[in-house]
Amino acid sequence: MRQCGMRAVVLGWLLISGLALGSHSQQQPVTATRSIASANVQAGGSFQVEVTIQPNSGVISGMAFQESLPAGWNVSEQTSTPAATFNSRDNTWLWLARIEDQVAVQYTVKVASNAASGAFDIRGVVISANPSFQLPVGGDSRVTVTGGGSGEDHSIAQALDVNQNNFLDDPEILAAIQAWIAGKPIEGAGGQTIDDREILRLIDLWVRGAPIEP
Ligand SMILES: [Ca+2]
Repeated sequence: MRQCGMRAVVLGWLLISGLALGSHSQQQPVTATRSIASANVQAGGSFQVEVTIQPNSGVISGMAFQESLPAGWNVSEQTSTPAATFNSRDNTWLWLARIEDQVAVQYTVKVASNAASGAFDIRGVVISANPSFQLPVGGDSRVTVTGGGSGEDHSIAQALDVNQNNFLDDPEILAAIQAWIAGKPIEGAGGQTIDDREILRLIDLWVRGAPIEP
């Protein structure tokens, strides 16, 4: 009997917290959704992306949307409704207006011609000053590159291997760290820069004394 009462309490609590969670997610100030026209692309090719940002309640002012693309990929064309100011340096759209209705951003991504074959993810956030929030973009995020190299990590690591002994030596990893800090393109790696994930892979190779091309 006592156990039944306990169960009822727990069930009630689950129901209430579930409802609370449900209503909380509905109260997100915006719903941002990405759709990618084609999930597969050739290295060096392009694909179209559309992101919609739907305000769920009230007016938003001081809003921006930022996309993080894989290293060496660029926005080649873009358009937005209502029109935003686009900063190509960090792929940020900034609205100099009150946002009350749905916002749409369409853009074309040019994939690096030396991109590795494999799956890559696009990550985006919507940021606002009033109301203050930062929310991730949902929907499609993954693009699979076909016909690319065996791995861009290898091409960067190979370019860093100045003495071509198939290992990252101390001066080579130091040069990699400096290039990573400076965001400097690696010579001989098709203008690729070293992102955070890449520097960790390179450090792993160096720490283990592992060959660049196994
Ligand atoms: Ca070396």
